[in-house]
Amino acid sequence: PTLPTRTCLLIGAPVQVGAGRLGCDMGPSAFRAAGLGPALEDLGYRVEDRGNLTIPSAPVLEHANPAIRHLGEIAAWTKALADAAHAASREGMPIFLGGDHSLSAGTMTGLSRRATEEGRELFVLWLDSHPDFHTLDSTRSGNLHGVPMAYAVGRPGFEGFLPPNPAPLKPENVCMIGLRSVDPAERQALRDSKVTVHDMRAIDENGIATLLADFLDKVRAANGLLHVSLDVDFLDPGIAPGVGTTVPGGATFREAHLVMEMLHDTGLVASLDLVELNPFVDERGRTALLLVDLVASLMGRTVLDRPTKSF
Ligand code: 6HN
Ligand code: MN
Ligand code: MN
Ligand code: MN
Repeated sequence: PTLPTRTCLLIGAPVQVGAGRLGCDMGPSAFRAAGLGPALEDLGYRVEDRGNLTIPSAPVLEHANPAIRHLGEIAAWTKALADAAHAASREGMPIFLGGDHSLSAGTMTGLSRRATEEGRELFVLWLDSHPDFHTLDSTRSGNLHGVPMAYAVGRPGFEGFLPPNPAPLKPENVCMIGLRSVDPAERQALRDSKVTVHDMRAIDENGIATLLADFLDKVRAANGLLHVSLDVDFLDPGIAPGVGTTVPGGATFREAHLVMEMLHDTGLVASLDLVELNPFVDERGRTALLLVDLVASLMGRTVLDRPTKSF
């Protein structure tokens, strides 16, 4: 199978106020400096760099939870990203260059709108050490990169943020892999939801390929549109130090590449978020360079020729 499109659209989303520390706004530049565009061209894709999205100056939004930070700005980013994702998904494969993970509230909203229009369902592979499943009421840090999945699946508690997504992502279409930092409120909410969750222990015990293959079978059977949301902290901080929220015990170099290689084989990936890269805390660009190599694996780079896999 080949990917649905040979055109990659690079869309920068320099949002940083959803994270607890500054610096993610430099992410889009770092991906470009690390050679993301040329790496995709080498694989035979047409690459259109659409530059960076911007938001109009945002109104201050108050919330009953006093911890919440930058609600108005994140609402504006969410709206801008939803519109951009919805439009771009018709033209090629959008690759969103973050930016902190709050941006996924927007991308998933726009993509589920697209999927619904096409009579298909959106599926999301969430690669992260965190589930980002807080509501505006449950977040303790108030950092809005901790809430995008809860918003996307339509959990209550986002009143006054944005209108609820008319075509929310189905929780049963979400698979999270790599979890190792889950807050108590998130743990309870995940238990009560139909989201598929695999923590690091599940990876150790079963192998990441088995877990992923089960999910990909579901996506294929449903002819779903697959979105991949890759948080840098999915990776072990030893190989990917350029992130504000390092959590020990993450995915290895080979586990991460294997995920990407298997995703390529399915030909189902329609869009990608690259989030939480913080070039300010990176070491000589190594995390950005690793991410570029992972994207190359996702888009078809292999070491040797491989027999065509048919499903
Ligand atoms: N991320 N659960 C923590 C919080 O502050 O709510 C961490 C969130 C991390 C966000 O992974 O993008
Ligand atoms: Mn995240
Ligand atoms: Mn994370
Ligand atoms: Mn928290």
